[in-house]
Amino acid sequence: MPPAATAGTERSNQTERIFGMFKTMLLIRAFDEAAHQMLVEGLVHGSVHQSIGQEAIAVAVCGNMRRDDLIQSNHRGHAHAIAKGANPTAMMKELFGRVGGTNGGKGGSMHIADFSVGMLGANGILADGMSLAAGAAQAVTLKGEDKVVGVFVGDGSTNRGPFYESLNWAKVFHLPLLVVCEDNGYASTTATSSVTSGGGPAVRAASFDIPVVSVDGNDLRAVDAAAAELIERIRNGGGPQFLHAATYRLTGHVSKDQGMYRPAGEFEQRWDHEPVRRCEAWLAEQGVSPGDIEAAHSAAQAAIATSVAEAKLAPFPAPSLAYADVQDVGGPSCPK
Ligand SMILES: Cc1ncc(C[n+]2csc(CCOP(=O)(O)OP(=O)(O)O)c2C)c(N)n1
Ligand SMILES: [Mg+2]
Repeated sequence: MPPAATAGTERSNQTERIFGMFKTMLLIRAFDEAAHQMLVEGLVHGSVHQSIGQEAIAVAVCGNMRRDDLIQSNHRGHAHAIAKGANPTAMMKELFGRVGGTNGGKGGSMHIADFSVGMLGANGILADGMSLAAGAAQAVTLKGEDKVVGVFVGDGSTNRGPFYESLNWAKVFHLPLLVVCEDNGYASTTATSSVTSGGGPAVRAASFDIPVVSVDGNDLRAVDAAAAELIERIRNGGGPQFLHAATYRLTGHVSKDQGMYRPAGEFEQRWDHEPVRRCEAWLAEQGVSPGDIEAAHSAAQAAIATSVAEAKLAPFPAPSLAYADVQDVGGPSCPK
C-alpha cells in the first residue's frame, strides 16, 4: 500500500531519486517550450527540434552515467545536454547566438556541446553521431579509461549507413558504447515503418550480436532500470549494448511543424501516455504531495524564464571572433 501523501512523510531513496529525475524532465520541457516561443518571437533563428514527450529517455540514461562519462547527441539534442548536466542558461544563450553560449554563440541549437559535463555535441547529420561516439569509445579504450559512451539515435537514422558501420566497429573492438534508439515512429514527415524493412532497430542491432533491451521509453522508471543494467554491463567490460526505447514525440518534427501528416487524433491520444504525467501519478502514489509537485513545475518554469532573460541581455559575439575556434580556415576567403 502506498504511503499517505502527507507533508513531512519520509520518502524512500527511490522516490527521491525518481523525483529528482522528474524535475530534470520538467526543466527540459520548459526549455523546449521556451525555445519554440523565442523562435516565434524572432530571437532564435533556424529551427528548434523539441523532445516533448521523449524526456524520460535522456533523463534516465544520463541519470545513470557519471559526469565524466560521455554522450553524443543528434539534431534533437536539448534534452540530452540538459540531462547530462549542461547549463540551460548557457544553452539558451547558444540558441540566441550570444556571448556565454555553450559554443560562444556560434553553433546554435544543433551544435550544442559542453565537454565539461561530457556532452560531446549535437549533430545535424543523421547517424553521424554514431561514428563519433564509436570513435570516442575507442579513445576511451585506448587510454585505458573506465568511461562509458552513450549515443542517442532516432529510429529514422537507423536506415543510414553510419549506424551499421558503427555497430560493427563497436562490436569488433568490444567498445564501451551504449546505443540508445529513441524510437518515436517518425522521421520528419514519414512514418518510419513505411520505409523500414525487417524487424526494425532492435532486430538490426541484435544481428551484430549486440545485446538489446527494449523498453517503454515513456516510463521513466523502466528506462532507469534498463539503463542502469546496460551501463553496469558496459562498465564491467561487457562491450557495446543497445537500448531500444519506444516513445512518441508530441510535437511535429521541428517546433513550427503542426504534424498535419499524422493520423487524426493521434497527438491527443498520445498525451495520455506521456512521461511527465505518468511519473507524476507514480510520485503521488508514493506520497509526494501535490504541493511538492506543483513547486517542481514552478521551479522549472522560473529557472528557464531566468535563462531566457539572461540570454536576451547577453551581447552578440564580436565579428572579429568569427573564425576563432573554426578548424578549417584555409579557403581563399578565410583569413588565417
Ligand atoms: C544525412 C541526413 N539526411 C537527411 C537529413 C534531414 N533530416 C533531419 S531530421 C530527419 C529525420 C530524423 O528522424 P529520426 O532519426 O527518427 O529522429 P527524430 O527526428 O524522429 O528524433 C531528417 C530526414 C539530415 N539531417 N541528415
Ligand atoms: Mg524518429
